[in-house]
Amino acid sequence: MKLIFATKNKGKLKEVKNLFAGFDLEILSLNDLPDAPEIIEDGKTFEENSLIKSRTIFNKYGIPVIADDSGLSVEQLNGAPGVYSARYAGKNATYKENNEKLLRELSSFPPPHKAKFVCCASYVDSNTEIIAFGELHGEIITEFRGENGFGFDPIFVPEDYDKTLAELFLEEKNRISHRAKAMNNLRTELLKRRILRYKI
Ligand code: ITT
Repeated sequence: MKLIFATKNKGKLKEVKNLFAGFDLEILSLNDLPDAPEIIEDGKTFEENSLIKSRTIFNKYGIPVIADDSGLSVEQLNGAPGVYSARYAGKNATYKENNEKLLRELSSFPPPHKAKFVCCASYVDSNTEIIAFGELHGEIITEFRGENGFGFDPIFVPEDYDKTLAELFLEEKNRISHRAKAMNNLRTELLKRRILRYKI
């Protein structure tokens, strides 16, 4: 079965390909589709934005689509950056700029800086829409550690861990992350409805 993962984010793509290995799936991303439309993420929630991505891409190509809208929510910042995580330091901001802005905003608060990652995964085809959620709790630290992953991974330490997400291997992050939980919930539902099958 051919499936489009409606993302341009190479970090997400690597994780999701690994999570769906073993299933009868050929996963394309928006980087494989040169005529992919621009997606206007103007929803107010992760769920709205995830469905905007999957519906827009399904409407264009007519191939089953999954999407992921995710972000970081920091307690002392009343949930920011939330749905604005990718553009926290401005449109086209780099991960480094977003991380530095976050640490600036947190500099007047005492540690621990409790935070959670949230992910809403969605699936759309001609007669099905499914959404699934996942969260990962932890805290933001003020030094950058690790080279793996993407986004806020170098400054996020999951609960009960002493390493940042960027110090974990992909397989380790995929055992605990918000994205893994959301995608595994989505996977369970797709298997139940016989939309997804194991590779034989
Ligand atoms: P697509 O919309 O093309 O999928 P994006 O990076 O713009 O890619 P989002 O709109 O969902 O994706 O924004 C998610 C941002 O939240 C992402 O750019 C990171 O800054 C952050 N984020 C989400 N999941 C993360 C993770 O597992 N590790 C680190 N940062 C993460």
